[in-house]
Amino acid sequence: METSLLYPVTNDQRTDQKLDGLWQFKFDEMKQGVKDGWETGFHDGVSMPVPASFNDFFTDKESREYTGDFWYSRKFFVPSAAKGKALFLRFDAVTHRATIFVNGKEIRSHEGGFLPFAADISSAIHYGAENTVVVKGNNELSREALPAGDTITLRNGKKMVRPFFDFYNYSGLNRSVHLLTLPQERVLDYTTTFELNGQDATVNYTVTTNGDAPVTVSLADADGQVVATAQGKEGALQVKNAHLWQVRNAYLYTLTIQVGDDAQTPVDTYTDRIGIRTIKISGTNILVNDKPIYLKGFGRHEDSPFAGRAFDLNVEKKDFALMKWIGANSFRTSHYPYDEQVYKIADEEGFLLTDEVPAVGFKMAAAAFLGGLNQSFFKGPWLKKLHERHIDQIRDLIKRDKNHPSVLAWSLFNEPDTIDENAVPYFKQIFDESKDLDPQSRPRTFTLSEDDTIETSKVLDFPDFYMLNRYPGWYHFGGYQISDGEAGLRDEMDKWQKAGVTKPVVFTEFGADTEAGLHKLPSVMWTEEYQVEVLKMFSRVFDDYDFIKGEQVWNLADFQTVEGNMRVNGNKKGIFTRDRQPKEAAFFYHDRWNKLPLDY
Ligand code: GCB
Repeated sequence: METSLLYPVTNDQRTDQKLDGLWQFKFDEMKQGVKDGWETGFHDGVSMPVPASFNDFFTDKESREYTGDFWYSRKFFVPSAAKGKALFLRFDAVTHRATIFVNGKEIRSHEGGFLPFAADISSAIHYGAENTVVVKGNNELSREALPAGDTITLRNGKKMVRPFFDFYNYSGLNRSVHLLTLPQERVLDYTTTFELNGQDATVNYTVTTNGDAPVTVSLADADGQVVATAQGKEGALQVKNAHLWQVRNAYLYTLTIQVGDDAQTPVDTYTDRIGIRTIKISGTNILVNDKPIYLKGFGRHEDSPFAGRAFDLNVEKKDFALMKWIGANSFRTSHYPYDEQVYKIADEEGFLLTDEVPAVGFKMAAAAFLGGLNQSFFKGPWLKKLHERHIDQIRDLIKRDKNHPSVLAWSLFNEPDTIDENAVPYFKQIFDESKDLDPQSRPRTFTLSEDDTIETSKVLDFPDFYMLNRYPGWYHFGGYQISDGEAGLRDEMDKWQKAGVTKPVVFTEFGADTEAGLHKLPSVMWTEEYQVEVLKMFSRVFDDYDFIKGEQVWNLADFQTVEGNMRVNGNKKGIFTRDRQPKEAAFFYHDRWNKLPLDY
């Protein structure tokens, strides 16, 4: 687990300089980098934008599909004024593992391609001079790591990944790199929890620092007026006439933490924007501020042309514009933690998100179109290492995202094989170990694939609400058979109802691949008309069952996948194309979702 995952800020005590831009880049197919001293820096690579996935910049297939070690190198200047400060490089994400060198010295390694880590470089730095940072990355997949897959070697000696999931294995420095100067004694972390008392609210907080200097915490409203202050590393802020953070009607306060005796010259200051709201599950209801809500929205991917899985503020801005236009109020960060800026925008826009760890592909047969394997995933020598990494990433995810008002729930798996008895002890361990990680005790859940039903799944006691991924009308009973698909879905929902379902059910995946611009009357599969028929069919079913508390269609936009005979240059279940233009289905949801009440 990381010591501190606070998002970088700049103020009198802290600076945050992004090292984005062009870096030097090299593949290391023969693993010669260390032998040849690449860790000291190099100039004979190709230039590579950061943040970006390297894959789509290449015009040859071997480079695009490259699997193995790859290296990035660049210089950065550290001013003399930074002397005496703690110096860190913060990597917002490197896919999937990285070792960091500064001026040739190995600083640290990190496993996991979708969460940040910071390298303390204080001991390796030259002040008032240029320094060199080198990243040795690796994008192989294995059963011991998240997301799960295999790495195979072709007969021509080239390695390739064989993911147990469909999204493309975009790799590289996918998110920003920051140079941070921090005070020696500083805030490492903070937490908040909320109690609503009539018009007023209590914000309980804890602050972790690495020293003994006293701590002062204050809260300012959106106009910058301080409304409450408290002393100490633990305390409560009383807020009169609190403005609550509401779904699609957000209100953010600014929390300021000061370390030191003297308020005029603090040792450290950290500020963040928080929202006062509560989240609870009560029977089959999801309650925000004690009021029931119905989720409308999407499963998504961080995916766009050119830079692959890189965080791109422009794409994100557009995605939120589309989600607002269509009447959505929520999404799932399928199938990995997104860039932290996504959560900041969701906080501001009042979106609820289900925050997912990259525990995807925990079912070998699932990726049948990739040549799925008929083996048990939850039985094998890889489980011990996998479990260590899984719980480590859950810890870091919750540590990173716990203060975002937009985070509704934690998704601990996507479509694991839960009909396998061997899954039960693994689930018990993960749910036991993650129980107390979130100070706000938000719901924990995971998605159930079509095989995992109320009759077959062995782990239905664990989640606080159910997330169902279902594809009648597409993977089965497609086309003219869609009426049987609807009948089957209703049969399944009747079974949940008859069993007396006591928790909310949210549909987190359903949809149909659709080639934008393909039309036919009457419809056939892959046409825009057929996608609308499938989505209307699901809507009819959702409208008939009270315990269904949300619909998050798969997917907001078309996205790149591995090659396969079920994918036409990507997954085309987007309601928008990959370049974010609407398919016919977008207008269907615009109409439906803008009319549905919040507590539908
Ligand atoms: C699923 C997966 C998702 C796929 C989707 C599909 O069940 O969770 O990652 O993209 O199906 O379209 O096949």
